[in-house]
Amino acid sequence: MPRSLRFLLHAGATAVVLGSSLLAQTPVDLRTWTGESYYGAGSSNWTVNTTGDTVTQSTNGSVTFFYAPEQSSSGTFEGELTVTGGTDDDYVGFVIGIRPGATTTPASEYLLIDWKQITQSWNHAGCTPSTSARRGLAVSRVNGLPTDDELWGHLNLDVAPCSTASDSVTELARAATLGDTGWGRRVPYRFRFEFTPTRLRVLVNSVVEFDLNVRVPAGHFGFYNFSQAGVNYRAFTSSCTASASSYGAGHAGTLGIPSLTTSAAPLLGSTIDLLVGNALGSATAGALLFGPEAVSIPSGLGGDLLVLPAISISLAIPSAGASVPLAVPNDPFFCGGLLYLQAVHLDGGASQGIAFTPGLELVGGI
Ligand SMILES: [Ca+2]
Ligand SMILES: [Ca+2]
Repeated sequence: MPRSLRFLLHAGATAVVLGSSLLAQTPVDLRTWTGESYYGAGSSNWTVNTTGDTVTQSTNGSVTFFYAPEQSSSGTFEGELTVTGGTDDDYVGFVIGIRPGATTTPASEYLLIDWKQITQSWNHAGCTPSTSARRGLAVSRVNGLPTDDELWGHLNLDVAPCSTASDSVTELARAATLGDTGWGRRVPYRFRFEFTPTRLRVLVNSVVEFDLNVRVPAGHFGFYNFSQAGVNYRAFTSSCTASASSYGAGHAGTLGIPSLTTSAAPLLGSTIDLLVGNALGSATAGALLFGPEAVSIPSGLGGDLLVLPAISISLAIPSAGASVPLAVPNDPFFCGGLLYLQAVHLDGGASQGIAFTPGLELVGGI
């Protein structure tokens, strides 16, 4: 059963599930990870050692990923990256928020943290022209199915038939100290990634290289190589961080847009209160919607439906707002588990008689 759905089924429950004790920083078993490449298996060779703590990518090929089996919307990953040999000077790095099938899915989106050893212009296969890859470490947002030239140059080229405006790479930031510095051969670098749905911090050898307020797509953490062989990743660990964040716009009632917040972040093993605001100014009736997925669908009632609802509960909302307890299971399985919520209530001051809160994304964590 998907983790989000199991989280969801606990949403209405009163009992807290007493699970196993929590682990802070858990070793990653790379034997459970998956390789994926834009141009098929021949463009990469990810080899995991027998104990699952080291993977080496040995092909000087096209863009390739190696990602975790679980979705991580919030948390940390930490471990060591070393380019072990050869004379090549191309891209190594990481991805956050990638989803399986990203190399064939037109609507895909992920963050790319890539590091080039030297600045170099090149024209890769495909219909887009030559671009220049800049030396240094950067964070970019990747949308759609960009060409190698777009990934190489961190830009958007619109050349039919191989790339449209929605197939693009947008560089968001360059690293604080390594933004114009290439990686060194046979030098181990300790990377640490800390992220929530709205923030990304990246440390290299304990130096903060990025601290960005950016939207981090819900997806998987992974490794990235582009035209670089002999890349070694070892001793990675991970943990999850609880977070609660709003998304979407809501729809105003008499006193404005009603709020939907929590008393605290959804820590595993805790009970938090879901706090439903009242935009009417006097007692009214409403509903709280729970679902495993965020959406944005016009409801025909003024506001957008921001949750694909799997469960809804009806709610009396006093003028000061309602408080609904939510027991978060004390189970590491829910590390990174997602739950989406939205509330609506009757309000004669709303354009169609119903006020909508913004959406609320909960990520279970520690
Ligand atoms: Ca494009
Ligand atoms: Ca190369």
